[in-house]
Amino acid sequence: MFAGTAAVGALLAAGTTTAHAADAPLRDLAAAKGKVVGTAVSGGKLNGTYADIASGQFSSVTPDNAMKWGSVEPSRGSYNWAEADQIVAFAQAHNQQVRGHTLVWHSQNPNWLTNGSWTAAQLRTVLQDHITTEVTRYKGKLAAWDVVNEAFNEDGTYRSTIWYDNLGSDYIAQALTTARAADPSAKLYINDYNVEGVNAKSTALYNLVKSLKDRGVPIDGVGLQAHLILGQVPTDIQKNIQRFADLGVDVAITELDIRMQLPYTDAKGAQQKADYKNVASACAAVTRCVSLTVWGFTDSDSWVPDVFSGYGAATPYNESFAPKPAYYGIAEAFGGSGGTTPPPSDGCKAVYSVTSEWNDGFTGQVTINCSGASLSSWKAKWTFGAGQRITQAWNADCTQSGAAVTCSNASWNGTVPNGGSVTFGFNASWSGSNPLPSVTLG
Ligand code: 9MR
Repeated sequence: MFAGTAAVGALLAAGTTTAHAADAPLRDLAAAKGKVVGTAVSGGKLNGTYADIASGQFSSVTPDNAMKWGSVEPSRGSYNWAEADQIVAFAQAHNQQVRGHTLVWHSQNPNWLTNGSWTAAQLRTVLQDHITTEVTRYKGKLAAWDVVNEAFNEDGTYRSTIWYDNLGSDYIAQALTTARAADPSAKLYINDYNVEGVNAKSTALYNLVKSLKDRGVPIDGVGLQAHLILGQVPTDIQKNIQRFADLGVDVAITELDIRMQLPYTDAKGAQQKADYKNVASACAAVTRCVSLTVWGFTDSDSWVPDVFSGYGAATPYNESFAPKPAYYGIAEAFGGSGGTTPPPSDGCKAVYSVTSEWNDGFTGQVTINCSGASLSSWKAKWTFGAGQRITQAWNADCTQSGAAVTCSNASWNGTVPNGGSVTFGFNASWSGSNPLPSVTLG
């Protein structure tokens, strides 16, 4: 069953009453396989539909940016924990794990650190202080830390960073040892990308982990980020996971997304489902693969379009919070029974979501998608279930009578072509609860 009524409302509104409603949420499917399924989250978005899905479907969260050095210590000795604390509190309220990300990296560091001139001894102290302060703050509350992030080049040599250049490769052992001392219960990971298959980079990581274990340095796991490209899941991913497991460490898929060249099509969606299923199945098949985290669960919250021009649609939910075939790929890998691809979306459907919510008000949006059909005008209708009242609307003319809302197209957006979509938004008041209604098109 879904944890929140709001999530059910979203599904009904999305028109995917069969597959999604029939399956347990991902977090329950994964738990039945002994796995944790997570998502990266942004603290500022943790309300409305985003929060409902993040908590209802996932048993772990990773702050996407909030625990990075530049976020927590923008000026030396002055800490800002607000967003990281918020995410930890959210996770605790929803019985979720937190994966800390990340303590030692070459990117998203504060200027005072990157622009400072340091002796090796000073830099070692700065690094130890940072790790001790941050890990101690969340002591006992985090399941795992990505202690060191992205230490290698593609050819398996060490990446030139402020850490490697000044401290040599031993900064990795020092960071792990410092983190262990600050929180003995958190699992300590080294995390990297392009290490999902067997290749020069993953072999360098393998050799590092082996030598750390041989030396008695605390290392509990390896994070495979898995920022992948459609149709290019390494065929030896399971073999690679297994070889790390055989070293005596856990493996986590930490940042899974699978990008495609836009626009999204049903064919690409089907390939993406197969790709997601491949990755999740590889994890499901190896006992020591303990978790699978997606790097944002919705296409509206993905780093991909900003960085890879022309690419996107990389996550399991679309921008309107409707589950894509990729969602069912994960569900099936974790034994989801009704996890069939939702029927091809023949016709036009309206998806309602809450994009932000505050004390007594919220912003909602409705997206009308057409596939195999088109519209030349539209009316979206729903009934509010808890006394919500629209105060303002844009890109539609909305009227409300009692609980019944009717929104008609504006003069400029009545046409929804086959394969196209139109979105309108509104502000409304609420109190007590804010359940999501189902929208019908008329
Ligand atoms: O999701 C993060 C995005 O919001 C930031 O702009 C970006 C900056 O590099 O970092 C993203 O997360 C990265 C993660 O911390 C490490 N692996 C790669 C991820 C995508 O860039």
